[in-house]
Amino acid sequence: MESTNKSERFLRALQRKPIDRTPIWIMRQAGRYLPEYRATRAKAGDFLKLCKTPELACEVTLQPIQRFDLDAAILFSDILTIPDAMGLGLTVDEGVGPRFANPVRSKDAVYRLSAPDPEADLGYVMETVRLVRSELDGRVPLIGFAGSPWTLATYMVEGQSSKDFSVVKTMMFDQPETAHRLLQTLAQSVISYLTAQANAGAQALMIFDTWGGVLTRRDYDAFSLSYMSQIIAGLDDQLKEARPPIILFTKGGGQWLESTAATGCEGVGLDWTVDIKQARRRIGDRVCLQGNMDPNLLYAREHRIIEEVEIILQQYGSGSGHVFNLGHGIHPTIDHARVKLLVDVVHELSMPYHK
Ligand code: 1CP
Repeated sequence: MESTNKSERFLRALQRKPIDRTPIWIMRQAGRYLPEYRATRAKAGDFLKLCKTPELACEVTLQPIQRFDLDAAILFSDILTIPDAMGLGLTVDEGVGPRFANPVRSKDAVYRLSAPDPEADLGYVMETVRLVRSELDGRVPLIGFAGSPWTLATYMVEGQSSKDFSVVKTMMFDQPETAHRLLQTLAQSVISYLTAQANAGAQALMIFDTWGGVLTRRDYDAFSLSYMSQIIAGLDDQLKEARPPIILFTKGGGQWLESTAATGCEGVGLDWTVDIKQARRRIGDRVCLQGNMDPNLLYAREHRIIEEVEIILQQYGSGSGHVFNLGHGIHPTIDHARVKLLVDVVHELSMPYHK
């Protein structure tokens, strides 16, 4: 295959069109493992100020692109901007993680919520998207993103990260109508938020369903997947021909890939527990696959990382339709030299698969 313009590799892979090498980007590629990120965050004061200051959020979005040969940038922000704009009182402290001062636990609290106006209430995100697009100047495409309604609801109801999800699941089991009302408000919020990101210049959209995999098959369909399908239909409706490709990632969703692929998305994210060869057999004729190296492999020795890249590329096999990534976000204590190795090795070793 003749060399593909680097700016096109990622978007062409999502469309399963021929490319010259397998594109790669990394979940949480702008983050604490980069010294320049830590410096900018210190300058901002804290994580939320960093998200809410477009110049600084733009700066950290670009940092990994400047350091590594990545094929896509992802907007620097967080999935919790929506509940923050709803007035839940978000703080994100070092070592503690995200917390809400006003979690949403009663029927009344759920019915009081309304979908934020993206330009009025989340204008800083759209401003960052516009700035990043202008700074990138076409070098690589920009990915916008949002959390899935279910994943957002876990934080809003629990009030923080959770291990067992008992509070939000109790709402789901005992007050299904209240839970559905919350998810419905969130689905509407995500539709207008992602529409605004696309209009501001995001060239692909990713929905992070980080906690979909903690549900039963039936509850996944009813409380997570159906709302993600609704979001995709809503984006089709709002953006028509201009709708960017959508990647849907349910962590722990490897058993349900056919259902995830049937939502109308262009790409499905895989965590590391999935056999990518089997995943391609199951859904690879319909969608692009994104993933799926175990993030902990970046702690291993260099030869082991190279070996793992070769195995994943070989298991996916020849042809387009694969975007290399980790199976979840990169850990904050990874050595960035390992990231450089990973990115370069994916490009080098993938060439024979695109002849
Ligand atoms: O100290 C810090 O700098 C804060 C750590 C941090 C960072 C770097 C948080 C708080 N968010 C982010 C950035 C972020 N979050 C991005 C940036 C873009 C990128 O480079 O990829 C993205 C896409 C997210 C999305 C996000 N936030 C998700 C979904 C993706 C995933 O990793 O599963 C989730 C679940 C969150 C919630 C959240 N925000 C922050 C943390 C530490 C968490 C996770 C808490 C938990 O594990 O429950």
